[in-house]
Amino acid sequence: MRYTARLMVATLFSLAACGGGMTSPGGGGGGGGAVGQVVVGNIFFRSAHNGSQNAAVDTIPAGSTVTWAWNAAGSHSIQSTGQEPGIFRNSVVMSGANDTYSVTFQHPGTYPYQCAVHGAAMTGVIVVQ
Ligand SMILES: [Cu+2]
Repeated sequence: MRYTARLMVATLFSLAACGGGMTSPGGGGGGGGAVGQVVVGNIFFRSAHNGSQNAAVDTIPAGSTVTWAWNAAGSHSIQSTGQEPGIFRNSVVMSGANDTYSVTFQHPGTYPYQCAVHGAAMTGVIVVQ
């Protein structure tokens, strides 16, 4: 009985994770949102565009802006963990359900980041082309 209960819980979590977003017209389990939109949740970063999560992987053209949007109240930040920490030098922990944070990426490169509060449990990568 105990094993059965655990399996059911795991299944429910899986369904919730898959069904939590908008419908995706493109298919393939994506998020269906605009390019450069990242959902900040508890405890994850998720690309609103392609659905990737921890790491949320977003590819954008140089010169465009990425916006992280909190989908619920929770203390998180966005800080660079890559070669150019200056782009996220001022990582601010925000907690509001509708907070947003934006960064414009001028130079091509790969920019990994994480939440300063949750560290490696909450990660993403911006690939600028
Ligand atoms: Cu966090």
